[in-house]
Amino acid sequence: MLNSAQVVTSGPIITIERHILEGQLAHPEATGVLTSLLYDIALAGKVIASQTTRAGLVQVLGKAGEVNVQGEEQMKLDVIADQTITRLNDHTGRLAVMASEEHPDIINISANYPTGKYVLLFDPLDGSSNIDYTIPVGTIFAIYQRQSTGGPGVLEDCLQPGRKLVAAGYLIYGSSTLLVYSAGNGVAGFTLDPSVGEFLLSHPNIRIPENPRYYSANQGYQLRWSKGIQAYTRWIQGEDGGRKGLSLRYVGSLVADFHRNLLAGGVFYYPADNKNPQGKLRLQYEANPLAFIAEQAGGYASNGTRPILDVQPERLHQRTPLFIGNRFLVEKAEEFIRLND
Ligand code: AHM
Ligand code: MG
Repeated sequence: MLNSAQVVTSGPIITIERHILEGQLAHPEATGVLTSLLYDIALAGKVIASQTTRAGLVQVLGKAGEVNVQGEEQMKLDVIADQTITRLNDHTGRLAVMASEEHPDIINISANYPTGKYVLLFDPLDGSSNIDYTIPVGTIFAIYQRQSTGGPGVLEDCLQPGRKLVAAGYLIYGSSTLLVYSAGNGVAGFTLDPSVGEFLLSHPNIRIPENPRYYSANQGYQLRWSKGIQAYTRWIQGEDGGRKGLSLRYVGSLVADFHRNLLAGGVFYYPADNKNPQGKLRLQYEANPLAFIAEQAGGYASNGTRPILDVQPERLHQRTPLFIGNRFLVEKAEEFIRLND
């Protein structure tokens, strides 16, 4: 793994544009549309990063006074992030349709613009309840090929199982801005160099380490959890004797919790509980894209009974329990649930 100094002082400097283009060369049939779409998302990330890091200065902190489809108050930055992504992608001719965690329905491409062959789903600002406290937030994105033929895309284009993902990734707006993505050929991470405005390859070929260090769950909700999840948590903590327990780390921003466990090894879980029987996290905007990244990095994601990527979505804003990280840790959760619940 390179540190930020090494990025610019040793070896070739690989910009995200170069990395995406080189990935495209491996597919002679590629038309370059996906490459351009990924680059559009990187650009949106730069714009959102510039706003999140200036949030307090430009007084955009606080509530926007709107309630989104999940019944949550939107923060101003949620709106800015959502509009940034939508407006940078609605006219390019690369997309058939979009869907955002912040919109109740699919986002149609205006009749004034051409439509394309891809579908973009996104959570514009994940972890936004953390914004007021200067804790990292992020953007999560998922790209599918359209299923409908011609004209504007339709709801069904947005209801594809994660197994059909063409590419997915996330941005973290934290102590630095990072973009992590996979187009199905491994996972790479890029750090934004703010002085030149470019994402530079800082984490080539990310693989989740075999020996995990962390588990991440909101243990404040433990009393709501099933017997299986409570027993699993005790197992994670090393209760079964001899085995060293994992350390607990929980930020409350899924991208940040996932990213840490991706680099250090570990498991994040947000199970169903007796207050949220379907789980809290969204299948299409959060679980699927991160499950794709996890599998590409050698990990695994489950809803507790089966792979997240195999679940057929039925609704745009469907929620799901999520267990994600090292494969053996996630499979152990499935086993505890199977035997106890
Ligand atoms: P959101 O901010 O896009 O609504 O995402 C939901 C967030 C996740 O980032 C995080 O993992 C989870 O909600 C935290 O929930 P809780 O506060 O219940 O632990
Ligand atoms: Mg979210």
